[in-house]
Amino acid sequence: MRLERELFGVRFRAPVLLAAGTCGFGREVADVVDLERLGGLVTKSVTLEPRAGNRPPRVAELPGAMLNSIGLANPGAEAVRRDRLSWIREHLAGVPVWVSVAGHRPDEYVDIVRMLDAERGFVGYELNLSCPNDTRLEGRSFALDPDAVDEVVGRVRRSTDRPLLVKLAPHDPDLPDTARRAEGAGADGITVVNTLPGLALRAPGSRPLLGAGPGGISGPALRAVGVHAVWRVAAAVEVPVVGVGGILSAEDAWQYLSAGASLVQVGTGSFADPRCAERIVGGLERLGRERGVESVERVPRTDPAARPAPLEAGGVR
Ligand code: RRO
Repeated sequence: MRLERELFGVRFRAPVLLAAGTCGFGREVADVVDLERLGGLVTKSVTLEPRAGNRPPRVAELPGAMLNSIGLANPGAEAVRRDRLSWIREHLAGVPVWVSVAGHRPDEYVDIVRMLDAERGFVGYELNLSCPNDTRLEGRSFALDPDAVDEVVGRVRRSTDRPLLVKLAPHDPDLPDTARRAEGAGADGITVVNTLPGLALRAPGSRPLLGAGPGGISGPALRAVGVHAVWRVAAAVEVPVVGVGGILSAEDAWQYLSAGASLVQVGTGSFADPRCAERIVGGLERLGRERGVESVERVPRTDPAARPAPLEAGGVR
């Protein structure tokens, strides 16, 4: 199966990218991951000022899931402009890099984009409107306020000609509507989903596992949520949808592609196996061959009215 595709004026060698927050700024993983084989990467979310992040522990393993509250730890936009992007320019010339942008005010998104936009080395931005762990937003990320989505996306759109992905939240009560709003305000693609807010407590004393208390759930437990979100958003917008949430195997990635994703991102899967995304690229080639699909653009879309698949012993893994 031919994995290459072109979207947003960008050529992707494969439809598999590393998700924001799971590969730093590329340098952190470059010794272990062959980034040239992938469709690219999304950086850790960048805020205007450096952020130290939340109190540790910042991650915990749960059955079938990971819980994190990193708290946007990042060096800030100026250090990213000065150091991280110059490293990316020198070392990742052929790799489409997306800068994830986050903030607690709409102005912050615009200021970051204005600061970085003249630099070379990255193809576009992923606007993170859905971080569950920004204590300054008190659990109300911009993605949950449709007017804020209009404002942030619209203002950033007027500040750059680069492609804009907009990352939305899984617990949005009207995800298709929010995606349409983002599209209307100028998004070139919609990324779904960010992590799902959660809390894990430990006996005795029922104290939180994480230093910050609540966090965001990712990993296999999020996969069906992500596939569902892609399926709903793909039916609602014209722009490409990027699927992320619990992808650990080529079979998982295939589910997302058949639900309507044009690209997928691997996040938590890379923590368990740093080469997870590369493995998925190889696995997709194989699956396509076995299933007689010649190009990733032709992965058949699921028919939601189709009769259920026969359950193997144990069901879907
Ligand atoms: O840094 C984080 O705690 C974090 C972010 Br910005 C995000 O978008 N999603 C997430 O699960 N964690």
